[in-house]
Amino acid sequence: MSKIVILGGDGYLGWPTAMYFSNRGHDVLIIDNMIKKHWESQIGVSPLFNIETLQNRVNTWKELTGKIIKFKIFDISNNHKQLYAALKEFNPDTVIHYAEQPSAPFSMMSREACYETQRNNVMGTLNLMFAIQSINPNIHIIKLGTMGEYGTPNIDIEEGWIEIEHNGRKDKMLYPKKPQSFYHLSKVHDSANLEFTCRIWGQRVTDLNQGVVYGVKTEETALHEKLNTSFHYDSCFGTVINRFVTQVVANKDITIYGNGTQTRGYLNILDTLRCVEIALENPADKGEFRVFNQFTEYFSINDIAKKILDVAKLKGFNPKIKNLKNPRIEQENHYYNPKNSALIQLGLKPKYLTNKVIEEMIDLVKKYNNKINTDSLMPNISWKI
Ligand code: USQ
Repeated sequence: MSKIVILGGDGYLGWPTAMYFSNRGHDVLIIDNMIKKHWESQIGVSPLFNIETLQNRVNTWKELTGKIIKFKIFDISNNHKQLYAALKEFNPDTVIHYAEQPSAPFSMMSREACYETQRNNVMGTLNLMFAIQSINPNIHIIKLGTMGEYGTPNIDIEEGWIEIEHNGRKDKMLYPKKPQSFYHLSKVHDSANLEFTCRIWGQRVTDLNQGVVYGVKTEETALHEKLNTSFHYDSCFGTVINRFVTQVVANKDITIYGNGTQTRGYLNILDTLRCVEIALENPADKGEFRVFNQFTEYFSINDIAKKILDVAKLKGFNPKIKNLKNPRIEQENHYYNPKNSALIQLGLKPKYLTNKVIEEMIDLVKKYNNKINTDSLMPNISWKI
């Protein structure tokens, strides 16, 4: 049994992760500042279905399983003393760090939103690095990074590191980064800071460069509606597969940005949980900054739209595709060949985006059809200010 702190444990991935590890006998402490709800209300969006307060969810979890998930509410980005104290008291083996502003469009909205994204994300990670150095440098940090740190370079994407030969000499360097938003940049800054603490202080870090996640159902959320995690479909916090499924159910156009040839790595929320578990069971060595590319397959936006459209038609919907002028500045026609063998070598058995998975997502969203706020479906944040 491990002792695990989950920073951002109230969130879309944090809450299912907390239950996943609690269910498997680990001792879990959530730390969260509840800021996501504030960001949601700033832009007037909310998840598709009601999410119970963390207190209620933890109580329901205890009633159903007899297991206890502890939690503390404070902001790690501006309250380092509380973070030091919490880590000292709980004495974890692993800290899983999800406590970041996760939306690229949010970060591109304004100077204030960019500042808030980078302040929250970069300062939170800095406080964590210093807290761990002060309390116990042996604690393994599992940090949620993103595939978007790499962007879409015209060469193969390696897992975090690359051997470079230049003017006859060779070195192993952090893979060069070409991110496409201030949010993705915040994760690049985190990665650089964490690689530094591994190299200089001997910390142990696994950076999970995760692709776009879809789905909400896990073994644990399925136990009771009161254990649901949040499902965003709006144009700011909703990720593309969740959005397209919602658009189909709401009988609205599937919004492909630009020509739809832009390609990204994707994974099911169930694989996120398993990948984090693999990282936890196989910790990075002392002084090692280890990077896993955490996605199971890659698709163009056109591929995704077609897959969802085909399943939706079989289910009696009449979906239509609309190519919108791309509100983002991103490459649409590009080379994409990212590696993802490390997690598979350690035992990940991917769950792919099958018709059955899409069908289950459509069925779930259908239950909440009358709650979809169709005003929030169209993109309203531009990369140009
Ligand atoms: N897209 C559309 N239509 C839409 C929404 C998105 O064509 O209605 C396109 C975007 O132009 C983009 C792609 O879909 O090319 C992915 O967009 P997204 O909003 O699903 O994902 P992204 O902004 O990249 O960010 C999400 C999460 C972020 C995570 C990242 C992983 O919000 O937290 O880090 O996925 S990755 O994309 O691999 O960097």
